Amino acid sequence: MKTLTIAASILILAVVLAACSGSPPEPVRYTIDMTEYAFSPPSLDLKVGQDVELTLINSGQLVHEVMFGKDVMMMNNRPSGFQTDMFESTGTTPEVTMTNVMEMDEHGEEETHAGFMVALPQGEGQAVIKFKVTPQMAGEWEMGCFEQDGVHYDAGMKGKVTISR
Ligand SMILES: [Cu+2]
Repeated sequence: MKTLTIAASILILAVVLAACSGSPPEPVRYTIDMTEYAFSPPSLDLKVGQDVELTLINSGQLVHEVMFGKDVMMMNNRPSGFQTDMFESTGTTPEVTMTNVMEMDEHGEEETHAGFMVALPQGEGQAVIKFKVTPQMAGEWEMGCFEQDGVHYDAGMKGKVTISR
């Protein structure tokens, strides 16, 4: 009787695995901590078809931001964003929810940034970015913070985003 139960369990497992192989990948969640001057974790691995939830926190002392793209854009010899924005170039509009975030003062850098960007001041607040990975997004991308005229980016506030099929 016991052997039969185990055999039945294995059969059920095999059926479940077979059913899963053609279905979309499991959703993934990352919490990205921003400090001076790094993203932690420094790399994200995503899959086409995946529902992604990125929770941004800032445990540093300065305002930090995150942008996703490739090929750094230089403005007045300073890194100021990506030439190709990961979301804009693939027609993806992420949903962004900010919680417990104090109003930020204008710090006059916005105009130099093209593309999707979420900035977060230091403190208890967080921002949640949600999107579904589309086939157009497959490839290698970068995340970066270009605050303070690109000083953060130059200091190493960047990371890798790998999207596989
Ligand atoms: Cu930064």
